[in-house]
Amino acid sequence: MKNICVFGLGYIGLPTAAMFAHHGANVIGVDVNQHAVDTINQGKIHIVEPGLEAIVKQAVDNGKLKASLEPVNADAYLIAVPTPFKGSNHEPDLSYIQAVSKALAPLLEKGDVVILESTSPVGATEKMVEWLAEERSDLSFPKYHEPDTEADIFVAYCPERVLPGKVVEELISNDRIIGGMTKESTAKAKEVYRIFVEGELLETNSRTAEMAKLTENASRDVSIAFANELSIISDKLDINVWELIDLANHHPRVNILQPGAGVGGHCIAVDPWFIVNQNPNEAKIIRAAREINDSKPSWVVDKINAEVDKLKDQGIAKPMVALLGLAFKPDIDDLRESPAVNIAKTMLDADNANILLVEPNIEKLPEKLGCGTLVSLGTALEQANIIAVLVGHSEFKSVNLPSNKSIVDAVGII
Ligand code: SAJ
Repeated sequence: MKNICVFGLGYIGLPTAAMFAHHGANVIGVDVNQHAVDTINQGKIHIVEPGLEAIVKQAVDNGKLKASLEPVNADAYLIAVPTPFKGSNHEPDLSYIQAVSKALAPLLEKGDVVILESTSPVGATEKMVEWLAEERSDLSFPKYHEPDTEADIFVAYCPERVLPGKVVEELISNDRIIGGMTKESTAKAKEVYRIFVEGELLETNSRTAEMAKLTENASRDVSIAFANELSIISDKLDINVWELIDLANHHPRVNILQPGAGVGGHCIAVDPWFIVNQNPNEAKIIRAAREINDSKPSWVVDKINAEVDKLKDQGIAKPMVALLGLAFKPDIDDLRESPAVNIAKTMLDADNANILLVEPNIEKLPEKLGCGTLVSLGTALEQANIIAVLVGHSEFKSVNLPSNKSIVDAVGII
């Protein structure tokens, strides 16, 4: 397994490609984004992930990692392209996987391994095999219902479970699920990951592996929804939810997560919908959790507006509100699917108050918040009448918030 071709050079594909290259494989990373390809070939990265740039630079300098718009022949092909959802039923969009299947099919040779890493609905690996087989009737492919059939190509689903911000460390140390469509496919895929994974390689079939990935993120979503529901109930009962959860968590078998401004990111806020979309009548808790977490930002907006109205009643015509944090979670710069961005957008559009935005991890506001004003934490604390903490960034935890101002603390930093 010396030659590896990785499709998709984003938050998962790039670190994975770099890790293979760092451990001696010859890696071609393929992406449709010319800017990403050019940046990587200069030994730089187009995303933010601690420790990653040094590994990419070394691998590029050693000639082990190269980015390209076009795939090349390899022994193993890894697919780490996005699988967003579309429409109001949250139907998974597999068009990126389909496009990769078309691009890689002509390169396949007997004995090659194809591994899907993209988070996918159950059955996506089998769908990918259908697309590959359509292009290559000269090759035989494995079949899910016939796990012991011999085939020319080995196919597996191997989800990643790394935490953004800790990707470099977790790629190596996390246990990894290896879901082959046949036992031989599992064995071949294990050989690929053995190159750098020090965690356990857990064997299963492709469908179970697909469902395991969705289950992990749905489980976290349900736990956070429980915390968010508690925060709404506690607010009504005038109870401090963080104290409540801390107390309950002293029970030896209780471990409640933390409430926040909502659940963001491109994984936990997305993946559970794949289960709901496929099992609309059965996935009741999973759907409810998604709905609770998705509705939390509007609850936070209502809390901020209640403070705005109080100050208006006291004679301040248009109060100044500082929104602290825009990222989808603490100490990162990633604003994708961020509840804080949605809160900021709603507040700006309503124009009920003057808004100051604070996000220490970015230099420029995203287009969506183009009409907003990005200021430093110091300026915001000085000028605002109301301070709403939307993300628990370290910078916010280390300052004393002014006690003479109205505060809405959505993440419990006080
Ligand atoms: N959040 C809370 N309360 C908590 C924990 C998180 O409100 O107690 C919020 C965060 O603020 C954020 C969202 O949940 O908005 C998601 O953040 P996260 O840190 O829970 O997870 P992600 O999306 O960064 O990464 C998850 C991880 N999955 C699990 O922990 C089960 C990671 O291991 C996966 O690899 C990643 O999804 C993925 O790629 O699927």
